[in-house]
Amino acid sequence: MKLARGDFPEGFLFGAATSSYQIEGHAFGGAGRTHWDDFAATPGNVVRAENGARACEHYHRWAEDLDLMAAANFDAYRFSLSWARILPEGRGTANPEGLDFYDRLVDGICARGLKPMAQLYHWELPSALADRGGWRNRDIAGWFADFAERIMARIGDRVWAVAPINEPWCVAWLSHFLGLHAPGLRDIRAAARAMHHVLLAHGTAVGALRAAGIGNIGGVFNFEYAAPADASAGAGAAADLYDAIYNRWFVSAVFNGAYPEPALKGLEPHLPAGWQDDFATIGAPLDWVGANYYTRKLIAPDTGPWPALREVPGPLPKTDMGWEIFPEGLGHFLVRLARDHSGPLPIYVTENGMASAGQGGDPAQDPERTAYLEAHLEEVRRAIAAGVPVAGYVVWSLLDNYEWAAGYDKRFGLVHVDFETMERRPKASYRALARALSRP
Ligand code: IFM
Repeated sequence: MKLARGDFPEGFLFGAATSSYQIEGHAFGGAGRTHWDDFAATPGNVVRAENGARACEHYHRWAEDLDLMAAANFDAYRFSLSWARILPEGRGTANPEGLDFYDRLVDGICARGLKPMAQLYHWELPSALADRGGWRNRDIAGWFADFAERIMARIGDRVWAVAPINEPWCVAWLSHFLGLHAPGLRDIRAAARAMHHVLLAHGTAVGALRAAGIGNIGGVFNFEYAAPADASAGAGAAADLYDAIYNRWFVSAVFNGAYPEPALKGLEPHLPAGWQDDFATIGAPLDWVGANYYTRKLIAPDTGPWPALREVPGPLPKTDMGWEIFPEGLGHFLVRLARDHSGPLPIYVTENGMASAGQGGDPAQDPERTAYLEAHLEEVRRAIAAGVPVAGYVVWSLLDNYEWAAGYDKRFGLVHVDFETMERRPKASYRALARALSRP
């Protein structure tokens, strides 16, 4: 890697991320059932019907994993907290083993000189709350804020930064309209409600944490560059609608107090009554904003009911997810986020990385991953040079892990995991980053 720590401003933060259900092993430590367990157990939803029961056994191997974080010269570790591990029924009695686990983990992060960046929700909704309608039920805002308060009362004294909900688009649209993630619904009314309630839960939790004295609270949003599939006006409008649903809905609500018109046109009839009154809660002030970015999509108009658009395969080189590699999209969103939404707030790239099986049959030989990271880091540098307040960059992911509907097939890790033996083996990209981030 040609770039190094010294190419970024003093204090710029480098990290790597994981998430609880993807690495911990949900069968361990008294965690409650989640809607991902239910979704994976339903034929056709997940490759080989794999689930997170064992994952990377991080629940038992967390110390080794934190050692890997520290040895790569990272500054921060972004991890998530499993709601169902802490409150197996989603509410009510806490699981002491779960609280103790995160207590130990945060101590371990700090002991290695890393800053703990905690994500409160990364998708494993307790099944008991899914039974009550999950993200379709307005009450989820209160359930989630209670959970947030309870776990932060235990670890908040040591957590450096916290954010409520990872990638609200995935929680709402991907899971309730496209049906590709748990709970696997394809229903416009469910989707509209989830699109609103995920924001209400975000804002309610931010307010509750702030009132409890917690600081450095951010919001983490995902962005996907939407390009028209051709030069037609129809493709332009379809790409703009895709952009409104994916990229503008959530940050416009949080920072601008409104939903973008093209998306509202289709969703308004299905939003819960009184949605306009929730923006004061949704817009609770934040201390930073996180941007997750991976790819772009080419969008064309389609027949059928709203939103009447479809994705078209693009010509650029692709990752093992079939996602086009388009680093310019990251630069685009960093500039746009500051200009149109978050203003002077520090921006962290909270996820960026690629799935790759490696080269020549060796998963640890992954020059394409190093090149991917470097190209995106160049975009971060450009954005900083243009005056965008980007304060850090977090790689997805430290470990190969459970890639949701793709099961264990797609490998995003800097560190290879043998899912039989659970042996961890740093890849070439890990070593390249460790060298780049070493301090003189
Ligand atoms: O693995 C996921 C992660 O859980 C959320 N962001 C995107 C990653 C790659 O698909």
